[in-house]
Order: sequence, then C-alpha cells, then structure tokens
Amino acid sequence: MKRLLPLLAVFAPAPAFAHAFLKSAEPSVGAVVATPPAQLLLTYTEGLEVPFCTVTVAGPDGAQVQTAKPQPVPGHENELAVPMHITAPGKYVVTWHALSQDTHKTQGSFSFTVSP
Ligand SMILES: [Cu+2]
Repeated sequence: MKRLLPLLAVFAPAPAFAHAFLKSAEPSVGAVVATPPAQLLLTYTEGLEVPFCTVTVAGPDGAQVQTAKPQPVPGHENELAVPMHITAPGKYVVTWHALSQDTHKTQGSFSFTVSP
C-alpha cells in the first residue's frame, strides 16, 4: 500500500481555480436600490479565511459606512456579511480584499447606488 501513495499524489487534480473571486453580491454589482441596505453580502468562488478579509464601503461623501469587520455567514464559508449604516442616497463604492482558505489573496472593487 505504501507504494500507492506517490501515484495518488501524481494523479490528484490540480487546483485550477483555487482563488476566491467575487461570484455575486447583494446589493449586486452596479445595482440601483431604492432602500438603503443594512448589510452587504459578498459571495465568493472559494472558501474564505474571514478574519483576514477586509471590506470597506465608501459613500458619496467619501465617508465609510461599514459598521464592523466582515462577518462569517454560518454554513457558507464562501460568504462575507458586512453590516452598514447608510443614511444618504448616492453611489457607494465597495473595496474588498479576500484571503481564501488556500492562502491566496485577491481583491476587487465595485459600486452600487442608493436612489433618492
Ligand atoms: Cu488560490
């Protein structure tokens, strides 16, 4: 049996897409929403090391409206929940840095708009 182990290693599938890219968001990328959302939900393509992920949400005046660090979503290791306190309409810019469970870092940015 010992001689089988190296063979299994050779034939193990390569981690082709083992980086955490943003798969979807709520509010979604580019969305125009009528009601200020109380939280941002980000869904990634890989499981995350949540304590090492950061998300900022900057409002039309440049002030950040996230009220806490990204929170884990129980049962969904590829999601981040970010509580927000939005009081004004306008464009909100989300900037995220993620660390996936395979220790690779990714980052990105998008915006959504709260209509008046
Ligand atoms: Cu990776």
